[in-house]
Amino acid sequence: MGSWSSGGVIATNNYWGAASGPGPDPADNVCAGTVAVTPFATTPFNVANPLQVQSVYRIHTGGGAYTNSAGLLFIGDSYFNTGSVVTTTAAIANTTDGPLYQSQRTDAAAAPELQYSIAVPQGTYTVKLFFAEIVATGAGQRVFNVRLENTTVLTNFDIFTAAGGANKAITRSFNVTVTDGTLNITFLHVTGDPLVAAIEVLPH
Ligand SMILES: [Ca+2]
Ligand SMILES: [Ca+2]
Repeated sequence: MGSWSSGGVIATNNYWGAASGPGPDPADNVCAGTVAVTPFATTPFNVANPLQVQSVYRIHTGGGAYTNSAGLLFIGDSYFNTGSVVTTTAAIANTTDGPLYQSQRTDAAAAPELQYSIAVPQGTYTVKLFFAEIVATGAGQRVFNVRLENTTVLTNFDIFTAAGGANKAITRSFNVTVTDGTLNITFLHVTGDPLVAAIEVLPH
């Protein structure tokens, strides 16, 4: 094994390494001796608490895993602190991904406010929020604010008004810089309870 000097190898030891090439040189005293070379272990090593940090997230808030019409997987609802699920069987206009909007996360007025805390590397991200009003029947019944990190990006947001009625999909996208390793998306009550259908996080 050409890369090892004979003086650095002990005959009674097992050595771990990747063997490649045409094989031992018959003239090499090391490989001609009794040194045993064993391959790398084939079982992946385990880390007790692996960091689940990534820079792309798609989350079906208030629902289960869903693959959208573009073939992109939205994982089932994760990373939230509170709230409950609200659903509808009504068709959702202005989207080819109705199921994404037919099951959503809402949050009652009692503390705490609904917040998603998503581990990301430091950087700037585009956060896309998906909305459709599936409960309220008129403007002004559900009004809320949304904050990304320490910046309010939606003030007095009324899904019904923004989408032009109930059961109509609408999205809003914002850029945000994360410096503390956690993207925080907070939904704050104004009138009624906040409601969100899905969240997408992409590097900006
Ligand atoms: Ca709450
Ligand atoms: Ca943060």
